[in-house]
Amino acid sequence: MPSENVLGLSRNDYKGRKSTLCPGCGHDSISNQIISMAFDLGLEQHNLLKMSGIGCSSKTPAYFLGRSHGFNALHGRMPSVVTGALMANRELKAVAVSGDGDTGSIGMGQFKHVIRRNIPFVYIIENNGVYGLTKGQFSATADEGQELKYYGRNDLPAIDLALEAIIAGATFVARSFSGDAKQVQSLLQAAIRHKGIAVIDIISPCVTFNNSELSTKSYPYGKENEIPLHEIQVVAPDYVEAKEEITIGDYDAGEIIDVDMHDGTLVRLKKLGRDHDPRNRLQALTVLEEAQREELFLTGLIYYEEPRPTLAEAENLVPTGLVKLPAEALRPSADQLADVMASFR
Ligand SMILES: Cc1ncc(C[n+]2csc(CCOP(=O)(O)OP(=O)(O)O)c2C)c(N)n1
Ligand code: SF4
Repeated sequence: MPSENVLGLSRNDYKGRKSTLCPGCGHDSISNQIISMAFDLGLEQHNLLKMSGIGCSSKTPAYFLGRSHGFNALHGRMPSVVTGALMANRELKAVAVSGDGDTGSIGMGQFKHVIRRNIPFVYIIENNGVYGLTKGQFSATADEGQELKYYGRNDLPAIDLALEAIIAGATFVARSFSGDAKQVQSLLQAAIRHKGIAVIDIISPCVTFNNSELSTKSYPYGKENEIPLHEIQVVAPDYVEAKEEITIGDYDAGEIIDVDMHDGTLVRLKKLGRDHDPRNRLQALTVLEEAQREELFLTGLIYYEEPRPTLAEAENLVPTGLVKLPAEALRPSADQLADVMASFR
């Protein structure tokens, strides 16, 4: 691995403060992959936002990208704050971290609407099936029937956040496991280049409150049961003109195909036993439904399509970020306001 990237920076330059999470927490592995992704791609930290809500997972932005801008929003409210920040300055790239409690419980409404609005950022859910920070209560993604020593039995059905993301209109939806560093890295590299919202649900075991092998969010379960839908590998880091349409022919199990992303990135897919085409929405919903029923743990790029217009594009905003517009361009003059008022009379 080269010790310096294209900006002449070392991997250490992309680190943050020392983690205060429990040793072995899956969230720390994900932070390491975010650091590697930013280092490998030579991302400029002054153009990066790291955002989060509240929770152990949401504490992690303190531990990576120490030279970028960061903000811990209220519990479950990170999507609104990212929306505001990226509408104000459209030149920024944002990586946001949330927990399954932060997203799937208190923040579910915000999750659905930020996807529907297509705010272009990487939305990482560090999913451990419990509220880690507040000592292990069941979250909305906890398995039905799961028993925990202090909280008893969970009798409610689990919410699948990848399924919810596709239904809400996300154009990049992936699932991974924090212990699978290579796959997390590939998905992050593809996601940061996506021109719409990219949702990555990463099973990230809470080793303190939810690491029984009976939980589908534990290390033992993840290691034993991970079934990659395909291999995803980003192989073209430099910018190439976007392609208008993605078309590929049929391909066999075991064969590798390259899928051009909107910005020239190439995603390399290898079909395994399961014939999964991530550009087929119905198939993506079906494999997730089946997986939920059979307690299968599918990982990889589950759904991908050409990004639809972002909120700023849909609203026909000027390309200049609001932050760079002078006050007179942002506010109507007294005369203009008087005309508008007169038009309502
Ligand atoms: C409005 C509000 N309600 C409740 C809390 C208490 N609280 C803090 S973190 C948290 C859950 C965190 O769980 P999750 O998002 O799954 O993250 P983890 O700690 O497991 O990484 C809760 C309920 C809060 N901070 N604010
Ligand atoms: S309580 Fe769980 S989620 Fe929080 S730091 Fe410890 S292992 Fe990680």
